[in-house]
Order: sequence, then C-alpha cells, then structure tokens
Amino acid sequence: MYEGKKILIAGAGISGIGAAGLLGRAGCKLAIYDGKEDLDTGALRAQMPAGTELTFELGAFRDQLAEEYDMLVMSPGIPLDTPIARAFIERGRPVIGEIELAASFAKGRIAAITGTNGKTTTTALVGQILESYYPSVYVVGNIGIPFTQVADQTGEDSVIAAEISSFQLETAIDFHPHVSAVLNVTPDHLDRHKTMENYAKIKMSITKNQRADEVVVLNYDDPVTRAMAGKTPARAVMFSRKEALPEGIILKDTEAAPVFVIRDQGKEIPVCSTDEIRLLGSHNHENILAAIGIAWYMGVPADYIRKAVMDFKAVEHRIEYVDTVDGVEYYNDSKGTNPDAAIKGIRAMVRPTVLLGGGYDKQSTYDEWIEAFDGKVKCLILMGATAGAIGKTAAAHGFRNIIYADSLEEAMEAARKEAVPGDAVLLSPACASWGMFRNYEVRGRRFKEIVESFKE
Ligand code: UMA
Repeated sequence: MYEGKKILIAGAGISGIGAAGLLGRAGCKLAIYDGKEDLDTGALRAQMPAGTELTFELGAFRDQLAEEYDMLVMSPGIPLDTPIARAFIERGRPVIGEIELAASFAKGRIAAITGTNGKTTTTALVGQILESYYPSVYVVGNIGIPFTQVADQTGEDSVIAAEISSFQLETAIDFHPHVSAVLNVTPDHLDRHKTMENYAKIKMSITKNQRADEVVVLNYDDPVTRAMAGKTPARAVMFSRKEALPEGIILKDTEAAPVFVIRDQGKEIPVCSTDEIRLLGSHNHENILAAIGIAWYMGVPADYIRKAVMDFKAVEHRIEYVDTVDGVEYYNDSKGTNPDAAIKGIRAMVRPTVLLGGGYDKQSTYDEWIEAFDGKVKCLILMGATAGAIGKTAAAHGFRNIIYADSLEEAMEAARKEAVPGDAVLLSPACASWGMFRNYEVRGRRFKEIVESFKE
C-alpha cells in the first residue's frame, strides 16, 4: 500500500520516529518535518532501519513540500490547522495520523481506550489482563509506546490495548477497534479543540468504524459519555460505580465490601471486591469497571480478569507514592495534567498537603480544583505559564497561602520548608508540563529525583 511512495512525516518525536521506522521497513522514501531547527538529525537517523531513504526538513514549513510528497503522516502534537497539514489538505493529498498508519499495518484485534482521565491506568490494566490470558499482547499509544513501533510485528492472534488521545483521533480515518471505550469527557485541550461539543465529538469518533455486533464501553455516571449510547454504531455497554444497572459492569453493594460485577444477558458474574484491589481512590473503581468490561468483551474469562485486577498496582506518575523524607510523604501525580485529573489527586490525600501546581496554559478554568482543596491544602506552590491565573482564582476563593516559583527545583525547596512531619507534598499540577518539560513523564521523574536528593 505504501511501498515506493514518497511520504512526509510531521514531527520528530516518538510518534514520528515510530512512523518513519515502520515506513522505512516498508520501503518508502521518507522525509521528517519538524519546526525545531536544531534537532540532532544524526541521532534520529541512527534509530532508522538500515537503508532507509530519509531526509529532514526543519524550521519554517515550505508549501512546495506538499507538491513533492504523496502523503502526510501527522504526529498527535501537531494540529490540523498548521501550515503543513493545510498545504496537503488544500492539494487533496492524503493526511493521516500515526495511529491510522499503524492500524493499517496491524493484524489481530484492538481494544482502544479514550477519555479525558483514567485512560493510562485503564489501558495498563487492560494490557495486564490480556497478557494473563492471550499469548501475543501489545500495549501501545498515548501511554508512551507508539503503535507504529510494533504494528508490523503483530499477527492474526495478537491483541492490542491502545490508549488513544483526542489528538490521535483527529487524524484517524479507518481505525477500527474490536472493543472501544470512552471513560469520561470533561474539559481538556480546549485550546486545540475549541469547544466541548467538538472535543466530545472527537472522543466519540473512536467508535465510528465499529459494527453493530462490536462493543463500545461507556461510563453511565458521566452525562457526556452516557449520551453517546444512542449515537454510536456499536453496541453500548455501560459501566457504573453508582447505579445497579441491570446490564453492564457495576459495583454491587454487599454486606461486606462492594463487589465488581459483570451483568451480561441475564447472567451475573462477580469479579472481585474493592478490598481485594491495590489501587487507591474511587476514580480507580471506574477505571477497573471499564477495564473489566473491555477485557470481558475481548473474550477474557472472569477468573483471569479477577486475578489480574487483584495483582494490578498504580501506574507511574498517577498519585504515585514516592517516599517519606523527614516524616513528609511525597506523591507524584504529574499525570494530573488538567483540573479534573488534579481533583482526583487532591481527593486521594489524607494528610495536610503542600500542593505543587501550574504549567502550560490550555485555557482551563481552575475554580473546581481550588474548591476541591476542601481544607486539606495548607500551601499552594505555583509555577509555569498558568501560575498567575491559578493564583488569582485561588485568591478569589479565599485561598491566600500561595508561593510562586520559577522552576520545579525552586518549588520543591519551598515545599520542603513548608511541610512538617505528618504532611504530604503532592505534585498534581492541573496543567500539562509543556514549556517547562518535554512531557509529564520527564516532570514526574525530575520530581522523584529531587525527593531522592532530599534524603542525602
Ligand atoms: N512539533 C512541530 N510543530 C508543532 C508541534 C510539534 O514541529 O506544531 C514537533 C516538536 O518540535 C517535536 C515533535 O513535533 O519534535 C513532537 O511530536 P508530538 O508532540 O506529537 O510528540 P511525540 O513525542 O510524538 O508524543 C506523542 C504524544 N504527544 C502529544 O500528543 C503531545 C504522547 O502523548 C504519546 O505518548 C506519544 O505520541 C506516543 O503515542 C503525551 C501527551 O501529553 C504523553 N498526550 C496528551 C495527553 O495525554 O493529554 C494528549
């Protein structure tokens, strides 16, 4: 399908490199475009399969490239309204995303998970359940492993757990999951998607190519995802933490701890109870309900699901306990990249908390996050582009113990001074890391390094 084609790849991050590797192995002539002029092209080239024909186009985009290349493969971080995408679209040349490209090479069945929050934990858990039962499993996507990196290794018996972001869905065309899931939709990335309606529509598009006998797993407790039920071509299966739905995946009250239960065509199948799991927080009950539903409709028997759910521990950067130093507990919730995710971070705290927040400006509003402090936050330390806006909102809500810092290092020094034994320090910024760090993982790792340095 692609052999001999001249293909331009937009973005030299991990998606672009994954796409170039895949297309290089397929015998395409390639160029990678990136807005950054000072990229180390030698290091990037070294990651390519031997013999790949690859050039680099760096800096301002030249429209002429859209004449020279047959198609464009987009990295998720590059919006469709940038000059590079517009130049190809205007000339009627195909523009596809990295996920679309990977899916066109992949064999086997895909479980695709999207949602504003919880998708990394849910995808990791689905991956662990699938691995306990199927011999060939891949866990890919927004979770940090580009799908293109493994797509041509998959076979007919493979199963793939894919975390899919709204950025990736924008450029998915024929992408067809066997089971899909939309966990929740709350405001995020509105700087790029503009309106909530548009953002929800993009999230729902994960199911657009599914058939009526395939399943989309939806959150009954979220009004936006619940409303998707009548609108998708697939069979909607709901999960709920709050309602004892007659059909779907529910948390059933018992005299002991509540039990995760599958209700499927009149049968009731218990999985495990909330006191048999290791994940903290009620938001994780939702992730587990979704993962159980996805795994069940991917064909995993309940006893395998039960064992994998009971064994599963928190993922890195999601309310991750780091260490206790001088009687202060440090938690890394760098994955709290929007207010809704950060609300879950603060809710999980049971001690007086010094909270580190702020970062890249996605035009979010912070009122609900500040309201969720609930008397638990003793000091708020702010950094990044949003520091001023968050500080103003906090002051408007009567919260005044605010410290401003120019870097994570400075913020951590301040946190160390403010916290006393018995307190917690929580990095849960409610903002993306961009502008200060390459991504939330780099930010979270730096946080953990600084905590470690406090022990010296
Ligand atoms: N670039 C341009 N022009 C632009 C924007 C970016 O040239 O207008 C270049 C940058 O200079 C850089 C490259 O594009 O060299 C980066 O591409 P990218 O931003 O698509 O990043 P990747 O490294 O390919 O990582 C992407 C995802 N990043 C984004 O969606 C921003 C990663 O999700 C994902 O793990 C990875 O693909 C593998 O699938 C990160 C993320 O923050 C974790 N996702 C958002 C979220 O979870 O909220 C959606």
